[in-house]
Amino acid sequence: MAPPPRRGHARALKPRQRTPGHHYNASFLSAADRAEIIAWLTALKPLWEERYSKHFPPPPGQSQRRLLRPVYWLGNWQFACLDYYRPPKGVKNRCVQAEPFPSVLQRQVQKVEALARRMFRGPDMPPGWHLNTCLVNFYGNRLEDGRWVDTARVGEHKDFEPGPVASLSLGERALIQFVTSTRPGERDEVVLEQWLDDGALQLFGGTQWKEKTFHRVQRVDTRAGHLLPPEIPGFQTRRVNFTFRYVPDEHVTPFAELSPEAREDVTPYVRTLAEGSPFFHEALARESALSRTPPRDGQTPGLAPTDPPPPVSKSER
Ligand SMILES: O=C(O)CCC(=O)C(=O)O
Repeated sequence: MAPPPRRGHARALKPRQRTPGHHYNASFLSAADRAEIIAWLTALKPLWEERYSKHFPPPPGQSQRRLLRPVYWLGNWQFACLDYYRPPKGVKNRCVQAEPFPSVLQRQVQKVEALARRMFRGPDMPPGWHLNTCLVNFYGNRLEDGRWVDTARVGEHKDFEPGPVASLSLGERALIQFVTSTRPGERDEVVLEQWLDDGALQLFGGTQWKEKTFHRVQRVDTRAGHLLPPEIPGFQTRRVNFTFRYVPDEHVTPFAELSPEAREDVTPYVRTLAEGSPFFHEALARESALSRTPPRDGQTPGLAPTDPPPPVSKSER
């Protein structure tokens, strides 16, 4: 009889074994595209988000905490305090319309979408699927009480956005693990692990990698000595990861059209973002203008059905 799998570090598949639904390409990004992404990062102003807020307070026994790392979202912003996108029930007031992808990322997305359409069919490829959402994660050390603390990891979780998920990595390599989830509280049998290299693409989908398993970033190397932009006060970035996902367009809400509670909770973040982003500057201005407009019968306060969409400035395309 085969010995039972070891908890925490079972007989994980190695990269070269065949893993349907999981694709890895260590050298996906060209040197020129990598350089363009690094240049784009230089001007970015990531956010440090808190997990909870006034209207979405910590559950009993838990307290407010900052996320382990700064983040930035493109396409739509899923604020931690609005509890991320969790279909089928958690779809409203969670995905706040955000900046479009810069052209260098849009070009990568087109290649990845073509690959994904070849890899995934039927129930693994939802109708309308396209990569319209990107979470940019910054991994590194943060300054805590005068000491640099390594916070470069992500606990086990699932990405609930429907369909395949793609990720691009920059900087130090990171170890990602897919772990089973058969018994609550005992979901740490590693079934696949993969080092994600500088410039690599990982693409995964289907029930095995989206539903039956969780994934986590176990650690990020320090060997190559990468230090990546932008400058973030109290943080040193050695890896950046872009995770591309799909949120159905009808679940993406302009900031001005969020529920009053959600809007109140994320307003300080949007104000901070507006300092560095013309897109959020405009979103904030539109919301202020609309909140001064008296509501008409049967309408969302401040919103008129004929309001045109806000103009998109050239710099956002
Ligand atoms: O950093 C990575 O490679 C994975 C990030 C991740 O798991 C996520 O964004 O959901």
